[in-house]
Amino acid sequence: MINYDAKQEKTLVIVKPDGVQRSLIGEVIKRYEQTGLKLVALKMLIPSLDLALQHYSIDPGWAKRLGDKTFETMKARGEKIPNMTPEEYAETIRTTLKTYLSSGPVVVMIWQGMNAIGIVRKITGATEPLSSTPGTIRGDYTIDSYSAGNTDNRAVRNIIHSSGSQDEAEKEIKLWFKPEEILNYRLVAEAIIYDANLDGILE
Ligand code: IDP
Ligand code: MG
Repeated sequence: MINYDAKQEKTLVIVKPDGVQRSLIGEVIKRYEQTGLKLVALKMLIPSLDLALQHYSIDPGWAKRLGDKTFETMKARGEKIPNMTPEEYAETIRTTLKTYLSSGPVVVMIWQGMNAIGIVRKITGATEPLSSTPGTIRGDYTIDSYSAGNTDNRAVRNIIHSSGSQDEAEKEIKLWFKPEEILNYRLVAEAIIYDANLDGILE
């Protein structure tokens, strides 16, 4: 492929504590791996409350988007919308999120490849498991909903975090990994995935 390096993106994925407890680490890795994306960093840790809070404070527009998204879903279902702004709502969720993310071991990874951010989001599925489509990780392995989470004053359990944009990906990768933990290498399969023609196949 022309400009192979320019077309590469990196994205951060976290198997959240519920994903680890549900024994889904292998399944999650398999799904991203079989797309042709390349795993370039991987580690397991128990995030501190502070790290979890930093993770959900990276993007200034995040709170408004989260509030808007949840309110829209609630409105479409005829559910009662909380009497607060989207930002205030997101602030209450942020508190539950840091507890969720730091409640046990997580697996953090970086996936690299063409359109890596969008491809990973597609396979991960929509934020709320009740709405995420079958075939996605969240659609296949989780049953949670905003209303169930809010009833128990907890974050929605949806197994995975994945970066939502290039800007988010860059900041999140810096937060979770040192530069030397990110590997630079080629996979032999990339010749088939990215080459302009397949003239290397036949003898
Ligand atoms: P994303 O993980 O699909 O990018 P975000 O909007 O960034 O979704 O929200 C971050 C996380 O916060 C979600 O994965 C989910 O665990 C949790 N969450 C989002 N909205 C709500 C909500 O309305 N109630 C409870 N938890 C929520
Ligand atoms: Mg997000």
